[in-house]
Amino acid sequence: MTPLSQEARASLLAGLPGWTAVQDRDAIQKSFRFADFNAAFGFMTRVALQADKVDHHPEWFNVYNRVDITLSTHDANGLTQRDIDLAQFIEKAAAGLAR
Ligand code: H2B
Repeated sequence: MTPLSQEARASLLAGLPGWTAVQDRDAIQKSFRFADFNAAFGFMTRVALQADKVDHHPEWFNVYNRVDITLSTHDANGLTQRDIDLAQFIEKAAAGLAR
């Protein structure tokens, strides 16, 4: 797995609203807010099960109803298609739950 080209990441990120490039490292991030901790942790559980299934894991931070997520491929030391695939799953999991 090799890091995405500049052209590829520009067009792929255009399809992932709210996801932005992280400063000083090759990664993307987005912050989600939910109604409460129950909704946030329910979302995290769905993402965790998918991450385990595909063996690609988020870096994340949760406080009550907020979940900050950073995606990068550690083995490739950069952003790859695996991060885009997980971001797309995360968007589906958050749909109708995030506010
Ligand atoms: N997650 C992420 N985000 N990047 C990786 O390179 C990665 C991972 N590698 N999850 C996987 C696990 C690897 O460490 C295992 C051994 O397959």
